[in-house]
Amino acid sequence: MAPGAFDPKGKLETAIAESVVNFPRPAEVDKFTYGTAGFRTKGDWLDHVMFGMGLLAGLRSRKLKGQTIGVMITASHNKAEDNGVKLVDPMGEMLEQDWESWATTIVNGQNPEETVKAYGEVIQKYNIDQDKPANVIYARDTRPSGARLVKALEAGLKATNVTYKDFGILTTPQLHYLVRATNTQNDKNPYGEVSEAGYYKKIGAAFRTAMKNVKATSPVTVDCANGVGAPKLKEMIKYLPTEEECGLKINVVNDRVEQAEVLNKDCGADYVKTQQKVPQGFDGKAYDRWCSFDGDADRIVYYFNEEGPVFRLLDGDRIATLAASFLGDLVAKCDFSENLKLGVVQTAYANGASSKYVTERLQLQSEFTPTGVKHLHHAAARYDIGVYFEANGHGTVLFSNKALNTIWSKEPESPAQLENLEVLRAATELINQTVGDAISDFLLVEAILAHKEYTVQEWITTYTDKPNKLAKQVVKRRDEYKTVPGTAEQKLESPKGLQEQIDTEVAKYREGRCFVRASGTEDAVRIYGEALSSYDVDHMVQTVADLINMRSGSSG
Ligand code: 16G
Ligand code: MG
Repeated sequence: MAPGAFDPKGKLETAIAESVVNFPRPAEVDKFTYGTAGFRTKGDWLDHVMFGMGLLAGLRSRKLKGQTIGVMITASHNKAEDNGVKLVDPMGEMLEQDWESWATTIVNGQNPEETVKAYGEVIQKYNIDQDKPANVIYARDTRPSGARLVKALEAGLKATNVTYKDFGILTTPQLHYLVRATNTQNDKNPYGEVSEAGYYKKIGAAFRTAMKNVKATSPVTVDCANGVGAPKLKEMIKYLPTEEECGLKINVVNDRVEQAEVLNKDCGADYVKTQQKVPQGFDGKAYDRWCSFDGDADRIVYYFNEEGPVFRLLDGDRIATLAASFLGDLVAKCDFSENLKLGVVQTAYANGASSKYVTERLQLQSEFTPTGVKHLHHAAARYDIGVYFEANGHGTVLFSNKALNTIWSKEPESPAQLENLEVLRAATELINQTVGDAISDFLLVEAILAHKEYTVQEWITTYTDKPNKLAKQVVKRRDEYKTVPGTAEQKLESPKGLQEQIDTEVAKYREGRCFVRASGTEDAVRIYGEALSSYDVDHMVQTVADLINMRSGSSG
């Protein structure tokens, strides 16, 4: 058929209608919405959504000349019975924003005719030729519902004649890696081998180079949230230099993937960050170095206990500043400072002290975007070297083509410079540039700590966090809370008058900062506050919560 042509009784359309009846819409869900985290809900309710994602992934591939699209089945840090799905674009980045609403449309048909109609709308809108090839790869995390959901996805792919490959159980970032590796296979610089082993080989070799002249302080313990990160990190370790070679001993804990019910339970990066405490199974002594992955291993936070014990968290802000300081130094030592622009991208939830450290101590550019990985990723891509991290531990570093060319073509001017250049080159291979990756970020942090000869205490004293608080306020209608574009969500334009009230309150506190935004994932608004003293922060955030409460109560 011609591009854009669609016949509701055509061959593929008939196959869709016949197949989708096996994956009916669950009565429990009124409407599915593709949000920042893709679709996410109870695993039992997602078969119909998976079928639709099979259709859309195929269409997206056809639209992009047969480039391979990824489908990741995971619900990240959610409980074991939940599941979810996200599409991955050809360079391993998140699905283009325009298509998110099509994802929503294609899974919300009330009957087979509506599903076929939605499919046809995408064909017409994007002028897609159904005879063109389509390629999709997919993987899932360790959740029990994953195996069944894969069948629904495959049915959608089969109905529309898509060529597909199942990569089994992987971390989310591994699937992102594979998508990019697949689509760059024939390029001058392929991203890596198209296999799970290729991922370990690339990162393992880079880590070995990065650690060539340094020794780590051992050990480090990794809480894998009882998720897919556990078996994958254990596999990764086989490709790393041994403890004798590099000084690093890695203990893997919370690795019970066969026990579905313990996934993310009282452990993992999200638990540690939101509860501000050590995970289940923690047995560290004072100052032992620990970190936690989330359930699909795309987030990482570090932490330790001081005597007391007093819990100390090294979150995404700390990793961003550590990486920026290390890469900034290397760039300077290799004489690239004039040529390569390095910047740090954060959200407004980043502690003010970390951003100040970036601009004043490191003398680097700092920038803020709205919450959500895609916003940070896009902003970071505008730098030659763009470091981005959310405070919750999701982040990575992007190197532009110009940066890669500069770094790889440079002739070193001295043995010392060669050494620095080798480490910088290794960093470009060690870092998973497609998306935040707990395994890759973990090894980057370990390499940096070894180079800087930092203990966790030395790392945490690079700057002092401002007292801060993140609170949540349930409201009747969170969609009433809209922020002014371009303010990184720090200023409300509605409800009318609320921002003025907040400003008046915040002005009462020394170095006060406070903002309110609607959560994208929960029926609530979040209130973040910072000030010079923690007493002030508590008071300020509570007063702002009361302001919201008064309005929400009276708005009916
Ligand atoms: C989603 C985002 C995450 C963000 C969080 C904020 C992606 C892949 N995930 O999980 O980056 O931090 O939402 O949640 O973009 P909130 O809107 O409830 O505050
Ligand atoms: Mg995750």
